Amino acid sequence: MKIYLDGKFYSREDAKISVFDHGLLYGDGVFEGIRAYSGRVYRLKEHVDRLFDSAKAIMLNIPLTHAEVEEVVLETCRQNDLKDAYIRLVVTRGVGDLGLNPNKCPKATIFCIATGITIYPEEVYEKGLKLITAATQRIPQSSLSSAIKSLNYLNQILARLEGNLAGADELIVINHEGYVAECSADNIFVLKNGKITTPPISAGALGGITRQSVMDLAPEVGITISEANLTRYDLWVADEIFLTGTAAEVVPVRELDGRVIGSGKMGPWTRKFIEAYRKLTRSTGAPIFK
Ligand code: PXG
Repeated sequence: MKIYLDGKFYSREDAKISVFDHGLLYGDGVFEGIRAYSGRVYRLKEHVDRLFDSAKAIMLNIPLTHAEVEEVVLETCRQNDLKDAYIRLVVTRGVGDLGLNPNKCPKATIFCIATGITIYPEEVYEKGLKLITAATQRIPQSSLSSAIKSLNYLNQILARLEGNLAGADELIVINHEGYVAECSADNIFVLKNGKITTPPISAGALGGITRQSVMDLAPEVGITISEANLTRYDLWVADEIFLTGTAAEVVPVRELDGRVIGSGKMGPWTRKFIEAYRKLTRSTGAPIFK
């Protein structure tokens, strides 16, 4: 395995970060989880744009252009001869002293890992996921914008720990007003009476690339998707619920808080979005090999 780190490629053993890196000391940094399908990196530009927006929000200077970061991702896939990959692109504040002041970190650390993909078993897509609502609420937008894909994932990890204890596959995370934000690492879509709704980013969701893909696909699938605040009740009585994320793609939900969702089987609209998203990811994207 070849890992990109600050302009060079290293073996897995030699790709090392300083214990003084503020990405480690304070979770001070941003990242992207990206996928490549059949020799093409899916929505690479959108991922790199989101990375730069996350970095701008935390006043982190990425010492490369958008085009150069895109090339880092493509070259990392090439170096590892990967056509299908899960890619982790990370930018940290870099090395500083033990104080948290970012001004003491002269240069960002950038690394990129590309690995083979572990696909979820097909039965997950047929059966659907079991969810519970997490007691851990989303951090208010006034404290930390959910649009920033930062290295601070403890809010999501605290939720995921609850899921592990309860034997749930994913968690509904609500905001401090009681509205649904998203899941621990996926966005959520809810179908009721022939219409699909998803929480707005302002409710505490990440602006997911898969979320946007599904919204882009809606006209072709033949249904309208709108953003609105949702309560747990709206979810309990939904006809269908599906989650979206780079790793999960589009995946159905069969149960939430002990309530069976819809028929308890994958609904027809969820199936349409799974198929449309699979087609899109396998036929578009930035070519790895020219
Ligand atoms: N919400 C959160 C909080 C996320 O972290 C998504 C939604 C979905 O966004 P995309 O852009 O992927 O459609 C994410 C991203 C993993 C893993 O390995 C997944 C994410 C983050 C970190 C790790 O499963 N999900």
